[in-house]
Amino acid sequence: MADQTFQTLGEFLIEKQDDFKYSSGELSRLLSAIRLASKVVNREVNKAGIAEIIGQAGMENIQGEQQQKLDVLANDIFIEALSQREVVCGIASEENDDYIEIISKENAHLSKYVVLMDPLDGSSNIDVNVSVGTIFSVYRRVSEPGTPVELRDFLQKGVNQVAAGYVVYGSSTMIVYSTGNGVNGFTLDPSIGTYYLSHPNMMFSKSGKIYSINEGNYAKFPKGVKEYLKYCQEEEGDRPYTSRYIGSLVSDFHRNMIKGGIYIYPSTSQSPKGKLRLLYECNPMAYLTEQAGGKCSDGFQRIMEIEPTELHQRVPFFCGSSDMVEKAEEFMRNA
Ligand code: AHM
Ligand code: MG
Repeated sequence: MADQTFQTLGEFLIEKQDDFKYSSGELSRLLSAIRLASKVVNREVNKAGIAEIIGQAGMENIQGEQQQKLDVLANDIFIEALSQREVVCGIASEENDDYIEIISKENAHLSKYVVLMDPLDGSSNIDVNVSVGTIFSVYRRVSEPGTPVELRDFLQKGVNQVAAGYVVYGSSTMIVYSTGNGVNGFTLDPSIGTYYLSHPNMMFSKSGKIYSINEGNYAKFPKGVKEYLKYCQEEEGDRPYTSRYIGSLVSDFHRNMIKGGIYIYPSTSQSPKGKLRLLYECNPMAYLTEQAGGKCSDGFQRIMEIEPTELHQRVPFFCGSSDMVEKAEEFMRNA
């Protein structure tokens, strides 16, 4: 312990600031706002069981408001942190029908960045004390700086992202992000509220032994997915693979990045576009995946090259170790 140095996320952000393509400190400030919001959400998520008791007792909070649902609360917390610090000119969230324009106190649209986010993904897991997460994605606006933000600022291809990341509120709370120079993970020391660099340069192994999919939907899967699952379960070479599915994208992704594996949320006969959202879930995860040496596709095409047409667009999602995703794509092509 004596001569070991621990790098905090704050120190890391300062050190890496010059790596950003358009360095003015703005992106670092934006990431600092996310860091702060994540600590507040973490506190609320940790109180979830207790909040339920308080909620059941019909108790109100200090402002006399009824307990808010955690996903709505997380949405408010992130929007507040990003807008108060004036580090974005617009926010789109899975929780809101439309994007939000952020105007600075000087009544200007100063920032060049927009954030797209899923403030509390997998929130149905909270009731059963299973990990949930926040997913975020950052783009430079494409419309004229200084003017109100426009829909086209949000409907950008994933390849245009300048940063993306997630927070996992798990057995420990971590923030994992990339600004285009690899993926780094930071673990929160809750006793002092500081994130420390704990997982430098995270990488997907080329292949892995885990497949993650909601097999309850098997009957509704496309033929290619059914056949790929049969392949995963066959006894041959390094197979059968292990099946692991939490049902919380951030946690399933985090485990697979550390251990090697594939995550699939395919189209189904009921939901031909799948379930996950291109802009709030798939693109940020695809950015991280590729930064970590993995691969992400809709079964046929690279996720980050899909042209978005609407904010809440859904897309089938195949993500993880590159050899495994390529194998699944082969089954999709040949089905
Ligand atoms: P949500 O954004 O409504 O929380 O849904 C997204 C979640 C993901 O975290 C998870 O991977 C998936 O839905 C699980 O869906 P299912 O229960 O259909 O397997
Ligand atoms: Mg979600």
